[in-house]
Amino acid sequence: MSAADDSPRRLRRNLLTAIGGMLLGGCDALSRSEWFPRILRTGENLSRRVQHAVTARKSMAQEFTEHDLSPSFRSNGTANPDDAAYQALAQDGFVGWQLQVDGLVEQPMAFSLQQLRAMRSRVQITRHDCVEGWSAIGKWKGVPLADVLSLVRPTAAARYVVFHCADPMDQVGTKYYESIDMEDAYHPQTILAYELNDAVLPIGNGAPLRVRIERQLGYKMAKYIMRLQLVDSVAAIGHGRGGYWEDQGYEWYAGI
Ligand SMILES: Nc1nc2c(c(=O)[nH]1)N[C@H]1C(S)=C(S)[C@@H](COP(=O)(O)O)O[C@H]1N2
Ligand SMILES: [Mo]
Repeated sequence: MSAADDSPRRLRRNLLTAIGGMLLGGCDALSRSEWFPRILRTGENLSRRVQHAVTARKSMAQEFTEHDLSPSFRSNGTANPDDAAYQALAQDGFVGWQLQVDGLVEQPMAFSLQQLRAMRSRVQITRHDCVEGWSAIGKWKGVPLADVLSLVRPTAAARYVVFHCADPMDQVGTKYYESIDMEDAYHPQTILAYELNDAVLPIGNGAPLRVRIERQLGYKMAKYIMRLQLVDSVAAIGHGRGGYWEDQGYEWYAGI
């Protein structure tokens, strides 16, 4: 093996050793230190592997208290989908809306809002970080994505959950979409949210259902969800690099 081949490996090994040492001191020390996030930015693949090695991605995003809530939670990106079918559903308070769940699952299912609300819920007060340079703390209530997945039973081949949204992003009608891997999908703070700040989720923030993936950046958190599709590869989506913003050049893995 040449020296050139060896050096990235050595770097990675050293990194993992250093981080492993810090882990013993607690994950908080990691996220407080300045160099750690910078290291995570040195390469998407490296960052995924490092994070996986460090935390197995079981660590929780910070949760806040009612005192920390932002005075209001702004709407960003689409504020009201320009889509006839969505508008018709909204007119009726989304009683006719259903979340379709299909793809690599043993039991494809459709869930009404009422059914999702009747399932176990989780409430979390978290900080949303948008790459455009703003953050907001909001209180979210929703059903853990893990619980929905346990009903549809992803097959062993399923590796990603794709979120198909209602809002068209261009003249040809390409809809907003996003995808996450199964570790983020099963993370306890990954919820399909139908309430924001103790009120029904407003249209501006993604009604009737939007996902919260608290260790990811804002653009991963799809609003106006219509369908979940389980796939074994990003190519199986049929177009793009796994998300609307990814198709504009953003990184697919937006975790910290
Ligand atoms: N369907 C859909 N989901 C979306 C977007 C969008 O335009 N359409 N914008 C994303 C971005 S960039 C951010 S920061 C958050 C904004 O969520 P908010 O409107 O609740 O602030 O939603 C994300 N999810
Ligand atoms: Mo964003």
